[in-house]
Amino acid sequence: TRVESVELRRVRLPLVHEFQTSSHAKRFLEHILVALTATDGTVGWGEIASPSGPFYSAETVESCWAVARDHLAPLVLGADWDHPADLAAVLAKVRGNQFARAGFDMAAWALWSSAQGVPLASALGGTRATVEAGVSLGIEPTVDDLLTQVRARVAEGYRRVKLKIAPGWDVEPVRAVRAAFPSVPLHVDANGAYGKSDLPLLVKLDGLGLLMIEQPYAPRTLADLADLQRQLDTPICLDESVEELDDLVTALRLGAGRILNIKVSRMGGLTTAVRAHDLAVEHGVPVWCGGMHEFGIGRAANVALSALPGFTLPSDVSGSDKYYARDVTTTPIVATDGLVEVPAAAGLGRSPDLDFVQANTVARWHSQS
Ligand code: OSB
Ligand code: MG
Repeated sequence: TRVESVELRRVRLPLVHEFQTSSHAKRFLEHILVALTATDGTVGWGEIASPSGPFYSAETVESCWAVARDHLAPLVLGADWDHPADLAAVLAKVRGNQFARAGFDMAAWALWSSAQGVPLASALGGTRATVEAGVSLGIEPTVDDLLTQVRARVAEGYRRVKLKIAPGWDVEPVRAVRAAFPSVPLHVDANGAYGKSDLPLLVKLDGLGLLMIEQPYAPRTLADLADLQRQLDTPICLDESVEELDDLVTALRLGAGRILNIKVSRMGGLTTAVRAHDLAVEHGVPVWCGGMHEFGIGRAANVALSALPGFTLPSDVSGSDKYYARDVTTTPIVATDGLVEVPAAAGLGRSPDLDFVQANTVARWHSQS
């Protein structure tokens, strides 16, 4: 396959409900859509879902835009590849910058599966027809506001609720949700906001019947995370700590967690995400697919990935409507009774609504070989 044209679009959409994590709050998201066109005319779309600021990882929309334009697009335009994994190896010449690389890797998989006439999920090794969806709930102004959110999502049928926590917003709101919804599968995500001195607090959370505690400590604390896991019954789930396959190798060897959140964006694309899945399965570690509030393109890739057999826990693949009044795809992702259908059509199974994308594009860049 030769890609003869690369198009990048920064697309800005409002969120239906403000989302706050331990690091920052957001009302609008700006993601970069990547369109790769092959010499035979086949097009593949991908999404660079980086947050605006460098608070989740080191990347930003600006850094992704620059790396995509100046480094990744030229690499793609110069490559000749048979399989998306071959292109991923070329893109891996660029160190780090996983979100930026993920957009191109995803577009290559979309293009390739579409050219092969197979659904993206099958191309990746997926076997499920539907995937279980969970929701991620941000930090709310009050515990009552949080309970209102949980009630709405549970009523919609979501299979698991994850609560963002941060120092000052942890044991109290989690206890309140636990008390009001005793049987809802619940987990917490700290986005690395705690440290070794917070052990007593984490021990309190350990007693609340949580499915997992996601990323309690900062990304590069695998040795400390392993110590913590030995002191908790609740499984630790790794998110920010695993950006490369070798991070997972280290985490598994140390025992730094018992569950893995696989994010296509954080791991530089579907190619590495599938390898992380395979390695985790080999080690008996259950995985689920995390999200970055993706628009419909990235969300469709998350759904396809979640169809792999090792994704045995509900993923953050909520319906588009949890975040966006209108999504960038002609049909939104829909969760019904907490299940999202895996498309049976060839490729990504979702197409961008080009007029809507155009209307919300704040910058466009294009290059041809
Ligand atoms: O840690 O999983 C996270 C969103 C932005 C940054 C980090 C995270 C998240 C989410 C959202 O939890 C999950 C989703 O897309 O539904
Ligand atoms: Mg997380």
